[in-house]
Amino acid sequence: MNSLPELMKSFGDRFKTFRFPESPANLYQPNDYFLSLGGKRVRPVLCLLGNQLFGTISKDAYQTAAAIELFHNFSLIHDDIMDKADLRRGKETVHKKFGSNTAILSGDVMLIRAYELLATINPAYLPAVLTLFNTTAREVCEGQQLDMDFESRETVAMEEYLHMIGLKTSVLIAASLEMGAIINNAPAVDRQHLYNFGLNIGIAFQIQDDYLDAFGDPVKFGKTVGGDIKQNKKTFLLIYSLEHTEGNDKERLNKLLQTDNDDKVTQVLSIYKSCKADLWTKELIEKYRSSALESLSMVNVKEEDKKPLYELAEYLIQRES
Ligand code: GRG
Repeated sequence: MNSLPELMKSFGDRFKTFRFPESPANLYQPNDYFLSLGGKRVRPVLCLLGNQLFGTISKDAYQTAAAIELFHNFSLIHDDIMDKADLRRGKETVHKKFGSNTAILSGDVMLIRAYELLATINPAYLPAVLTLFNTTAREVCEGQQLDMDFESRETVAMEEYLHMIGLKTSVLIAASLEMGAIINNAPAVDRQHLYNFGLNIGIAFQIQDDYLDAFGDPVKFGKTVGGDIKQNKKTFLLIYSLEHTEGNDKERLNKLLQTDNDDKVTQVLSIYKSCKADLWTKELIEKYRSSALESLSMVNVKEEDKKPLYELAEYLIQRES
């Protein structure tokens, strides 16, 4: 059984050697650039972890893990175009550095490379892996569209937001684990428990991201605090606060949403605190984290073999912020 750091290193070392063709340079260099920026490589490692729960890690598991990471990176390149984001992983985004048309096409070819890698795996389980990969890709598109729809909506219900992040963020985390399990012929029931573990960890991860954007330590988390507040992003904190404030605070919050004042972040944060949105968000993270762990406990393999997965959950969802 490989430890979590061993798997992270082993995937990282192999993936570092992955190169796009040299020509046309204007198509492929932006992809080499983007992959060189790193990232946590969580999804491919999840695929390897799901794989090793049911046997030895195979070459096909590495191949699928690489396809998943390429798919994830492709979606980030396109997401940054849609969001007009300047920075990703602390560096210039592909569209900012190379132009939007290049970013669209380089992203497209990255997605195609992902499918080329997948196409090489054993035909015994290729259909099951491909079906899950395709369902997941479609769901990610659906999540992305819902997210865009929410931007122009006045109100978004908590259930709708949960549904959106489930699609946009969690299904790929869940499917990465399940694809690894499929490749070692895991029983269907265990595949489902692993998938549910990933789904709940993914939701907890996204809620934590919303929380840290408002309350995190900017140095520790490498982000400017209040980015979501400045953009009126409908995060859990804002949705909860709109639903749970009354009178003066409600009026203040609605007014703040229409302004761009220097003290907007401080004022909104004080409303979040006074209606206890911060405490509620932490409870919600804990709820999804513990549901995830419950699903993992139901996977029918030795508890000690699950240790790296518990460690990964711990790494993704930090209890102290
Ligand atoms: C699927 C055909 C197809 C199109 C994609 C653009 C798009 C449609 C979807 C966007 C999906 C997206 C960007 C979701 C956000 C997921 C997320 C939480 C990203 C950050 O993940 P980390 O923290 O990033 O793992 P690193 O940098 O570590 O890889």
